[in-house]
This record gives sequence, C-alpha cells and structure tokens, in this order.
Amino acid sequence: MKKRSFSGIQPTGDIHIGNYLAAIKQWVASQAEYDNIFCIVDLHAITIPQDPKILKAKIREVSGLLFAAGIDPKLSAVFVQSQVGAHAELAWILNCFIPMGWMQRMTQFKEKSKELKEQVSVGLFDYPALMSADILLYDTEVVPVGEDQKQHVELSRDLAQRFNSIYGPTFHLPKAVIPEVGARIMGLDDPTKKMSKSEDNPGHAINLLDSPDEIRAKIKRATTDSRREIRFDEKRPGIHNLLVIYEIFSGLSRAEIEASYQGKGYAQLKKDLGEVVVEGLKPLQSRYQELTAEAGHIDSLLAEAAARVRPLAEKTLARVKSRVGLG
Ligand code: AQP
Repeated sequence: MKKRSFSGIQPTGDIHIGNYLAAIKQWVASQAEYDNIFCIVDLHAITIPQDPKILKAKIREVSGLLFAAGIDPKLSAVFVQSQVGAHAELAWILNCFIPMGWMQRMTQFKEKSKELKEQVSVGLFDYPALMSADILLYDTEVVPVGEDQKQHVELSRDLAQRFNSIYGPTFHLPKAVIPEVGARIMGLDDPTKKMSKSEDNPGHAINLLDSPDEIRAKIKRATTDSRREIRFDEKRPGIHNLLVIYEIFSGLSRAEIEASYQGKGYAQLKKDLGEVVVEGLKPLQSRYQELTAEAGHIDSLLAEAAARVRPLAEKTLARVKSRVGLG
C-alpha cells in the first residue's frame, strides 16, 4: 500500500513559480511513490473577498495548470474542495477541539490580518481548522507544501493527536514534506518577502502563464544589491533568490553555477535566468493551451475525482461523528 499524500492550492490570483517549485513540482514527482490527492481549496479562497465569476474561472485555471504541469488524473485525484461536503462538516467538529491559543499563534493569520484589521473574516482566522479537516479526512501521512504552510500542518498533527488521545485512534498523524531547495521563493521586487499571489506589484512574481517577454522583463528588474560576486549567500537575499530559481530550473549544482559565473556580472545572470525560466515553463504553457481548448474536459476530470474521493471523506467523517456521539 502506498502512503497517502494530500495537498491543496487556492484558486486565487495567478499561480507563480513559488507555488510551482515548492509544491506543484513535488506533487508531480511523487506520483509513483504516493497515493496522491490534490485539492483546489475554494472554501479557503473565500476567507478573503472574491469575485464569483473570477473564482469560478480560477478553479478551472489552477486545475488546468496542475494537469499541464504533469499531474496525471489516472494516478492522482484533483478535485474541488466545495464539491465534497465532508470538508466543511469536519472543520466545524474540529473547531470544537482546537484551543484558541493554538490558533492565535498562527503567523499567517497575524500577517494577513494586519492589513485587513477589523474587516478580517472569522473564516481567515479559522483557515487552519479547515486545512486540518482537508488533511485528516483522507488518512493523510504526508503533506507536500512550501515552508509557509509548515505551521498549519503541525497544527493538524497536534489536533489529530489531541483527538486520538480523547477518543482513541481516529486520525493518522500527518507530516509536512518541504523541499530542501526552493521551499520559500521570495518576491522579485522585495526579496525579504515571500513570493505571494496577493501582492499587487506587477514585478513581484513570475506567474506560470506569463509570456516570455514578461518573464525576461521581470527578472531584469529584480532587486539585487550593489555587490558583484555571484555566490549563494542567504545574507544577500536578492541574488540568492535568483540563484535558487536558476538552480532548480537549470538542474545544475551550486558549485557549477558559481564556477560558470566567475568574473561575470548580475546582468548576465539575469539574462540567462530569463531564458532558463522561459524554456522551463514552455512545455507547461503549451500543454495548458491544449487542455483548455477542449471545452468541459477539466470540469469532467474534477467531477470524476470528487466522486472518487467523496466516499473516503465520508467514511472518516462517519468515524468521527460516531466517536463524538453525533447523529
Ligand atoms: N513563495 C513561495 N515559495 C514556496 N512555496 C510557496 N507556496 C506559496 N507561496 C510560496 C506554496 O504553494 C502552495 C499553494 O499555495 P496556496 O495558494 O494554497 O497558498 P498561499 O501560501 O496562500 O499562496 P500565496 O501565493 O502566498 O498566496 P496569498 O499570499 O495570496 O495567500 C502551498 O504549498 C504553499 O506553501
């Protein structure tokens, strides 16, 4: 029996290379090893205001990008969270077992609520409870994510342990799997902040559907420093971030990259990086165009996957309800 792997992605904004390098690429690579379930988390998306038409379109776009990146619907289930009612139902039950103090420690909520202040939704605060439901419904053992989601996965694990200690073995204990390289891709405009879909600055992120010229221009404008030497050094976040992106897209080792840039300047690195990223995204972009040309194809793949995972989720939910004494 293969281990169950579960992960999610929000259908919001434009999917960028941070999402791709840390999460989607891992998901594609792990398909032979794990029994994979990937969720388009639209219920999470509405924790901040969304335009209904755009949200619907983004669900298809994100799903299409996952298939275009190499997720094989025969090997992995890709489904939409709101199509499986057990997610919201389990989240409510779990809410009743999560101490407020655990939730108040979540750094993502602290950061995101800074801007929204009093307008912040209860749903955004509750984001980790819904994410715990997503993970625990499928007897998940591994959760491949970027570093920013580590704290949420740890909360899911603590919660599973807490529930099991009250009611006896009910949930598997999930573990975050974070890539060694590229776990936190930083913004091109500000390399001290993680690359994020919700940043408005057009030079912030390289999106998977950006044109070659957009990619080249964004990299050319990326913030670096006034030094010259090209070396992996976390204390120089701008150049370090570009080098990490180069490392993953090129497949070269750090020593090879440093050696090839001896005596060369940042302009050359940026030019080469532009080409490496353009070439790296080309197959995904053309596959995406093919997939989306077939009307209804993506929707039917999503519906099939939801039908496949729904019984698994309902089984876990029934177990939980019976433990708690509900229904
Ligand atoms: N900058 C990043 N570097 C590495 N991994 C990242 N992830 C997100 N940003 C980076 C990982 O991508 C997966 C899907 O992300 P998501 O859309 O569900 O969550 P998110 O963290 O909310 O995405 P963004 O891009 O930061 O959007 P905003 O800020 O708008 O919410 C996850 O595995 C995540 O770790």
